[in-house]
Amino acid sequence: MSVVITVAPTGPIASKEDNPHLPTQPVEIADAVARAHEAGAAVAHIHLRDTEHRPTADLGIARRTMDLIAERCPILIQLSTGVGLSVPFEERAALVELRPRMATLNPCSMSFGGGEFRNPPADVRRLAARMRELGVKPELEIYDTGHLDACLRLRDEGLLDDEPMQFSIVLGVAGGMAATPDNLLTLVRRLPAGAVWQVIAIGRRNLELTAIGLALGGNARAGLEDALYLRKGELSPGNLPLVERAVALARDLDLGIAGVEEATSMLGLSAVIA
Ligand code: KMH
Ligand code: ZN
Repeated sequence: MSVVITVAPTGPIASKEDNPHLPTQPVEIADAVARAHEAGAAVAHIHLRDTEHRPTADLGIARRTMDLIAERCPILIQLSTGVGLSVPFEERAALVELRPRMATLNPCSMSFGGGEFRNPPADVRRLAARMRELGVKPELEIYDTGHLDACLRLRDEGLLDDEPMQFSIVLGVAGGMAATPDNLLTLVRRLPAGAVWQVIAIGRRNLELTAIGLALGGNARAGLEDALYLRKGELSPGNLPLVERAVALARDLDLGIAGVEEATSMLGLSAVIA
């Protein structure tokens, strides 16, 4: 059995002050992604920053970053439509017009740390419909049990395809589920049959919950978006050690590491997007 490893190199929150190895500029992101791909990542979850390192949905920056990544390696690009808490929903949603292979779909509004993550129901429905039209596969980020129900409602309304649905169970965001094995199990038990899923474990319990997710049959995500430290007091010197650690965890569990072609089929992506 194989697992898909996703690298999440940047995220919306951390800064270079938090970890000087955080890639924020297109070339830095593309280089980090290419190294992660060499280490086994088949998917890259991409957030963009402007020249001041602030989260942005600028389409030019997004296009350039996607092109630089594609020049370096064939990794499957998953654009974040979460982008950053301060960016308006319409700008975030416009990113799917670039037709990445996948993009995040965050189904509900919520408190997010000290801020607010705005995903109003009507906007989410419009974005889901547009992604479906464009053939951009949603990566459904669920931060709480009700978010799963919201996704299932979208499916029942015909706005999401279920072959297969792709979930990320996000644990450890203040405002969402706490990072506990119990919360993870509760969600895994409730996923629809055939769903593919991964754990996104934010912060201190990243390693442990990533390992539990792999042992339970999930895929894995690794990178500085989710964990700035390798262990207490030890900043990760880049994304690569985190990706290598997830790959090693999977191999120790006798799991294969899916290449791009295998990941394309496991995630139910269309073979080519025109
Ligand atoms: N860092 C994630 C927990 C998205 O990419 O669409 C939140 C996020 C959402 O960044
Ligand atoms: Zn993200």
